[in-house]
Amino acid sequence: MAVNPDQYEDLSDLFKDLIDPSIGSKEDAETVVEYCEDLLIDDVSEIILESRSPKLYVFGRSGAGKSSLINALANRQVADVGAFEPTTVSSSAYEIPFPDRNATWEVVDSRGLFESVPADGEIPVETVEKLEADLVEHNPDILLHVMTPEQVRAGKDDFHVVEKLDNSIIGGLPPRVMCLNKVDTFLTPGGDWPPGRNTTLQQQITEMLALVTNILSVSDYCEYDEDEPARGRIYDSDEIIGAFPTYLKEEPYWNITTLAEIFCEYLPDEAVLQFAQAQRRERIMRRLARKQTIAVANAVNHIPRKLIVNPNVPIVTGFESYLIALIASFSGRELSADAVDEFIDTGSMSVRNMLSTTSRVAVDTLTGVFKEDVSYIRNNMYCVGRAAEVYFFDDEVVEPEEFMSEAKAYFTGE
Ligand SMILES: Nc1nc2c(ncn2[C@@H]2O[C@H](COP(=O)(O)OP(=O)(O)O)[C@@H](O)[C@H]2O)c(=O)[nH]1
Ligand SMILES: [Mg+2]
Repeated sequence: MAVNPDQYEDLSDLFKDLIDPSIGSKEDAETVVEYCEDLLIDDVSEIILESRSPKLYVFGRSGAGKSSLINALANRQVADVGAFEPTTVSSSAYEIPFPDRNATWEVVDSRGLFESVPADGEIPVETVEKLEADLVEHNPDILLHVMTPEQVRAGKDDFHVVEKLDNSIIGGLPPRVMCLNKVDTFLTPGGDWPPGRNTTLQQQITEMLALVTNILSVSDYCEYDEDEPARGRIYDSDEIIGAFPTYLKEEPYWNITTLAEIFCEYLPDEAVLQFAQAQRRERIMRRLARKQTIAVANAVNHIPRKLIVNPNVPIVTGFESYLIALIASFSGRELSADAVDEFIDTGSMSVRNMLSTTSRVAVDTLTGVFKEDVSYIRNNMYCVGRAAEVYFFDDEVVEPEEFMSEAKAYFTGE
């Protein structure tokens, strides 16, 4: 099970279920739910309720590996590899469904784009028009320019074509990623593979990256992985996100995960979820979980005092339940109060203690025991969120207190 946006359609209903049904008055309950909505639901809705398909646009010379790239990213045969490509631009659009993951991708393969440009010639008007129409129709989030090392070395022609296109297209091209495919062509017969086991090969890939960076006149960049500079470079540029070498002929591919991570990082919030879910990328879902923990922890700092002080309104517990339920759902569970009960039941006594302590301290805070120190509630909430994250993602029971120093470090830099 992956996150299903329909489930989140009425988050306020979830609140009503999660917040103790024996809540004092109907009015108090409404205030609490309203308050939670204002603070938190907007944040979730951008990622989940407004979730839409990621839109990728792939271009590059015939044979560079565009179809292979689409297949490798989607992890299935979607595009025909080695297929004849036209010499006029005639893009093909793929809608790639991942029904069991509640996700769909839109991928457009420009085909023929470079072939339509005569050597040393101007870009035909039809090419610009076709590309422009494609960009308007599909409105891609990211462009992927696929090149082989040979094409990189062959000169600057292809880079010029893209630059010219960028100038000819109204509004310019969307941000693009350079995919430098077929790095295995550097390999000498009998040489070690993958590049991580072959320093000569790594060096050749790094040199190619340096060449590309130089041709693109990018002065500021950082390595994607400091320990392995051959994995690619992230550019400090609005137009070009970075350059990443790949091997995509057959499984096991090389470095496709890096590309996928880059997309998760650079896609707009609304498009990240469906990209990540289809990739089964747990790291992304975990990052969402962590974001929620921090949002809820910050939110409890701002709970109106008149609500906390009333012990009939278990608002803090409501927030905790909400957070636990969301984290459970990000990990692939149904979004329901059951996961909350399970977490509390399976958890150690300290999980229960932590929950009740948070509520008690919230009340104490306002009756003078902890004075103004609401940071205690916030840190506790963070601990509960982290313990839930570890429970649902790693199947491990960890005392919430274990995360206290992390909480302090996060919020106050202590
Ligand atoms: N050696 C090698 N061949 C590759 C690689 N990626 C794709 N190919 C092969 O290159 C050929 C063209 O690939 P394809 O994806 O159809 O390119 P497209 O024309 O840009 O769509 C096919 O025979 C692929 O198997 C790679 O990383 N290394
Ligand atoms: Mg193709």
